[in-house]
Parts: sequence; structure tokens; C-alpha cells
Amino acid sequence: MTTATSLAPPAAARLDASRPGFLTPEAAGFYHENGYLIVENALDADDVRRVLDEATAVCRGKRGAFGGQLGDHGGQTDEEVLKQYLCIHFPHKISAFLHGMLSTPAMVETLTGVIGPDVKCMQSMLFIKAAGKPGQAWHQDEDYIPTRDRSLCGGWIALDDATTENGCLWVLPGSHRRGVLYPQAVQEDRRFDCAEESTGFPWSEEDAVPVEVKAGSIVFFNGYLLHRSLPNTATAGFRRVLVNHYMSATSLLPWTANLQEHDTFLDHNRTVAKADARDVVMIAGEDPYAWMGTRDVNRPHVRPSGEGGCAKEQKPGRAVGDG
Ligand SMILES: O=C(O)CCC(=O)C(=O)O
Repeated sequence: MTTATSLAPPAAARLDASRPGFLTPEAAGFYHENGYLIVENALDADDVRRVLDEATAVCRGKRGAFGGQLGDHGGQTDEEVLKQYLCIHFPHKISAFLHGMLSTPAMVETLTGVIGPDVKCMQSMLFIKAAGKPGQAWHQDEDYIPTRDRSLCGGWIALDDATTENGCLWVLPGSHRRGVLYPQAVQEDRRFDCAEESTGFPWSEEDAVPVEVKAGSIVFFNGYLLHRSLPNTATAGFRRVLVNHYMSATSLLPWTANLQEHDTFLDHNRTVAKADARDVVMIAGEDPYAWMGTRDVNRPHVRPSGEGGCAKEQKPGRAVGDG
């Protein structure tokens, strides 16, 4: 795909978080129609620097251990340490600072505008994606994180300028609207990590829109939106992103990867209809299921990049929260 033939997001896709009341009904309408929205200036340069410093501390193991951690990094520069990791899942479990980043003002204003008053978060992912690291093939996040009301929304916080060169997000606008989850298939395209690829959808490469954004912007996207990222083809540097996933707190979350840990699943008289993963953080409003309490189940871990080949066990099933 070349950028010359690709569309760019229209002006209506871009909001400015420094303008009070930026999340207008028209902006929410754009999100519902197109499945994504860009909120610029959600973080200022100092905020971005603080998140980057914290990301480095997490990767260096200074905030605690995580699955797949590579040694103690003694004697390595920050750059050498960062380069080893494509993505760390659930960093908010070990970093109080990144836990705080789940609910920044621009995040909360946008989420309550596009989801509704009651919002919870179930996942965070810290992408480092150094030059040469792969992207992720076309997918829909609800393939991995199923809500019951299609309210899943990613809040993708750019910590570097994200460009077509360094592997920004690409979206198929409107692909969420039918509410269909397309079949997924194992792919062996080494531009991508090992996650499966959505297939059989009625859009072509020409419909894909690259979402280039400045550091400090947040890209919001619906859990049924087909999206992907290409590899970081820059010669140096990183494409760092903190992406958190949210949904309406009024929906149960039958997230199978977690269910074996949860009482509602262990009670075999109940069906998946009542299943609810309770490893969630409330972001806004009320939790109608607070009576179930919460659980600390998911552990931070490294996402395999697939650079050494995708081991068989990585393909089916996938790890928690690949979306
Ligand atoms: O940022 C990326 O490279 C992929 C992110 C993604 O697909 C997601 O957050 O669902």
C-alpha cells in the first residue's frame, strides 16, 4: 500500500483537547459513523515526557517483574533495553503512574461522550515498537475482548509522532457499523506479529486510511473497527504508544481468557450469559455490577513479536488482550 493512493482522515476526525467542550455531539457522531476519532493535544510535551520516562522504567523492570522480562538490563542503555520489547501488556498493574493514565481528563471526556456515562477499563498495552519491529495485521478488538453491547473502545495515546513510516494505525472507516466479526486466520506475513488476521470483509486496501498523529494525541477506535499497523520502517527511533481499552460499565465482560478465574464461571450452573471478567478499573460513572467485587487476575507480560517465528501455541487462542 502506498500513501499516495490512500485517503487521510478528514478534518472532522480531528478534535483539539485544548478547546473546552471539544467533544461535541457532531464529534461523537463522527465516531459512531466512522468508528474512530483523533483527539489532539490530549497530553502536552511534559506529560508525554513523563509517560516516556515511566515506560522506560517499566521496561527496565524498575516497577516490578513482568512475564517475559529479559534479564536485569544491567549495563544496557535505555535505548538498548527499549529495543528488545515490542509491547508489554497490562503495565498499569505495576505502574501507579500508568494506572493514572487510564483516566486523564481528555480520555474521560471523550469516553463518556462516545460510550456513555458509565465507563470501565479492562486492559492497557505499552507499545515500544522500535525501528524494524512488526505491526499487527487487520483485526477487530472485540475478537479478543468481547463486550455484550459493542461498546469496546481503544484509547491509543501516541507518545511519539506516529507516521506511515514508523507504523501508525490504519483503519477501515465504517467497518464497525454492521457489528459483524469477520473470520480470523493464521497469517505468516512477517510484516506483522503472530496475531491472526481478519479475512473475508468487504473492504479493500484502497479504503484504508492511515491515522498519522502527533505525540500527545489520542486515537479512539471502536472495538468492531477493522484496523492494523504496519512495521516500523524508520531507520532509527521508536513508535511508542500507550493504548488502553474501555467499555460501558453497564455491559458484562465475558472475556474467556479470564473466566476460569471468576466465580461466575466456576459455578457451572450458570452459562456464559452471566459471565463477567471483574479485573476492571472504573473510569467514570457507576458500576452496576459492583456487588461482584473486582479481581486482580491479569499479570503484565511481554507480547511475542514473532521475529523468531510464531510458535504453534501462540497462534490459536492467543494470549489475553491481543486486541
Ligand atoms: O499500535 C499498534 O501497533 C496496534 C494496536 C492495536 O491494534 C490495538 O490497540 O488494538
